[in-house]
Amino acid sequence: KPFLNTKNIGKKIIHFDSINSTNIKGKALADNGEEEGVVVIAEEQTGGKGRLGRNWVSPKGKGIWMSIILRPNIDPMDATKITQIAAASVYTGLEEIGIESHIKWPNDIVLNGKKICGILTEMSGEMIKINYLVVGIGINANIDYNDFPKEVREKATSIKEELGKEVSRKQIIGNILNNFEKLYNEFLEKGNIESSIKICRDRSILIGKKIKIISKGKEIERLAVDITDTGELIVKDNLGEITKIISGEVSVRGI
Ligand code: BT5
Repeated sequence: KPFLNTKNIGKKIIHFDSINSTNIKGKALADNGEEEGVVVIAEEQTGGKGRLGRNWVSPKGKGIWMSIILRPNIDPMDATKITQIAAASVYTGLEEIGIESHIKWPNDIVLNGKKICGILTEMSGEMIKINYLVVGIGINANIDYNDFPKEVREKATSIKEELGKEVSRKQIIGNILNNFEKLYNEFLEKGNIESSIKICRDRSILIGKKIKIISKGKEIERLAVDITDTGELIVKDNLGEITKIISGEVSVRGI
């Protein structure tokens, strides 16, 4: 753990050679009582998960596939904020090694306009109380173009493909967890995610652009205007009417 200087997040890291999904594993471990801050990392995922039942391509030894177990005492409605915290942590963690990425609300990090990272936050609990959260972060660190299946190739890339050289997965993991702990603690202590949102806003690839919002099979076009302090996307229609979008079940495409 040479790059890690956290108190709690990543204090215990459980490493697997090959598992179906670090999120599934994280949830099973949390069900068995593993504490906040435990991180699950896998060299390969055979059933990596995206949102809404989608797949996450996770070839062996070349990516960062990890999940963090959290047990925050927050309103379940606030769970989506953890995704914004994670996105800001990934951006800053990469920036610290000289990689200037952008954040595509709500859960992607892009490099040169293509996806290098996706985040999947899952919750266990009821309407009033969170039992635990598992935040999954997938980063295409050293993946070769040829390792991506055809349907993913047009929209995905890796840090190695863009930089033309391999990066240290350990350093990136350390940087991300260091930043995550800072931003997460700020959220717990102050009850807001302002620092994370500032990063998501400043590095947003959507703000100022026409976007397509896809929700429950319906598609609408809007202008992305801003991100609120609580993490909603503010959009404007042709008539100038403003609405806020909650990250829940939407996909966003630049057009
Ligand atoms: C996501 O979903 O972007 C969330 C991905 C979370 C992955 C991490 S890895 C560690 C942890 N364990 C898991 O099992 N999951 C988490 P979504 O926004 O639904 O995007 C999924 C879509 O991205 C897919 O339908 C593909 O089109 C595309 N995709 C799949 N694999 C990709 C990859 N490696 N890189 C870029 N895009 C990919």
